[in-house]
Amino acid sequence: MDPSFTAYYVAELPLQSSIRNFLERQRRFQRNLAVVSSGGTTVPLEKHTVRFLDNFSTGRRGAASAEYFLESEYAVVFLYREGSLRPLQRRLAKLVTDPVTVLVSEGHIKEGVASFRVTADAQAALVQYERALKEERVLEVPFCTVYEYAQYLELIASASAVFERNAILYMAAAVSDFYLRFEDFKSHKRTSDSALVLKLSCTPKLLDLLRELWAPQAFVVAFKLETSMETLHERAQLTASRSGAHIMVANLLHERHHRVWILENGRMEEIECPESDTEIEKRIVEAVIASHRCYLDADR
Ligand code: 9Z3
Repeated sequence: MDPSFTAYYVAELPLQSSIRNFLERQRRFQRNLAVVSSGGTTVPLEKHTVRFLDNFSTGRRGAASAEYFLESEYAVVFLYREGSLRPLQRRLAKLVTDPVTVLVSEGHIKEGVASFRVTADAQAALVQYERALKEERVLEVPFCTVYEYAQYLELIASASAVFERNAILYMAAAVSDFYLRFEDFKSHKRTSDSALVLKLSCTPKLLDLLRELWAPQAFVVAFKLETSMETLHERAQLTASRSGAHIMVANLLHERHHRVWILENGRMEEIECPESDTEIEKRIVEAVIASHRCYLDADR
């Protein structure tokens, strides 16, 4: 990997030993593993960061998918952007119907003032998630920058290589394609005395590293995002064959939460879920798990 990228790496990641302990525990219980990446990465422009580049990702795809993997008895490492949606939490946020009114009218939240509407679906998800927490089947790992993301991904993917074909790497995070070389990184806030011209370099292809080096036997699910239908399928196919991802999920920015295409073995299948219908992540995870089973059977 380019030393100008890894120059941002820290000597020791905060959750290093929790990750190793968690994975060892899941191995002892012979559980299948899903590593779900979620949310967007930042590219800071200064060490004492005032300004940074970011992207649109909300984390819904990753958070919802993690819930469905847990529902199917997988152990889950949820590698997510700090502040983006998280499993369970995203459902709790929907339950409080009008927290702002409560705060404004009362000055503080009194017990019994907030109103909740718990749908059967949300209730079931809460129960499922609580069970996964009790069974210690889920570990959440927050990141912020593209460098933290890459360093955690390398650590988690390499440590999960012992799961061999039993691990799914489900790469839903929207990872910055560009970064600022370490030599151009400023320690303190940039002045605004003159125009700022930034030259960004290409982020190392993490998908390729996953397949080639870090977890060569894992089942890899990658996501391709485009903003135009004209380029979507062709670019998804190109990235799938370059990286060797087993499944490529192609989506368009503005309809990503109700339509995707699943590309597998050269075949493209469309999945569409109207807003009010089943969450599209449920359908994606079902398709991924079915393919993962075939991948496991092929090895027996
Ligand atoms: C996706 O395409 C995800 O589906 C979204 C989900 C980020 C669009 P939200 O978080 O959105 O629910 O708001 N993720 C991967 C996008 C990506 O960066 N892919 C790379 C690329 O398109 C690698 S294949 O080049």
